[in-house]
Amino acid sequence: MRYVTAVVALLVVSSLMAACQKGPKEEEILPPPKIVKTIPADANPLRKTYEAEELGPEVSRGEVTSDPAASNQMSLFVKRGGAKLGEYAAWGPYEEIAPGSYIARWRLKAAKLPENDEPVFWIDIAGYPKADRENFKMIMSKGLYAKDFPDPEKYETFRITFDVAEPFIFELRTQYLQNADLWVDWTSLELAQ
Ligand SMILES: [Ca+2]
Repeated sequence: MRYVTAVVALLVVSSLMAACQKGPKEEEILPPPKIVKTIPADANPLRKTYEAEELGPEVSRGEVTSDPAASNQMSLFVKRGGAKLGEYAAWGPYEEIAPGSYIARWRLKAAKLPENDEPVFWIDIAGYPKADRENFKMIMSKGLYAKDFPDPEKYETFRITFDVAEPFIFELRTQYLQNADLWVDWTSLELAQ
């Protein structure tokens, strides 16, 4: 009898506890996800970052797309065949820099491509001296290959160090050379320390 009483008491306690543990209503409406602007970890006050998704159609191809792995959770997406071969996916900003040594960086992601000796993209620094606008030139460039993008899910950062000897209007360009999905997260420029 004592055993039965104990079991009944246990059942009563259990049902009481279950009644108290009301979970959230399933139909509860959740707020939309918050977009948090993340600053690249290696940012410094002398560094300027150009988010590709903010460049605008005058200086870019492709479409702005959301991407949790990207800074600002957004990037510029150039779909396979979305630009002609040899066209630039992103360029600009045509800003002035003083004479000095600089580091330019690109954060890019690409779909998996068969490895070969042909560059997939070409990145470069170009522009013209402020005092000689007709003298457009490419200062430094680098070819990027399929092996530079070993993981199609991962962004890779590339850098080019360069010098200018006079006030210079610069741009950072990403040239599209093979039919490949390309995501441009950002480019940046900073003084070399
Ligand atoms: Ca971005």
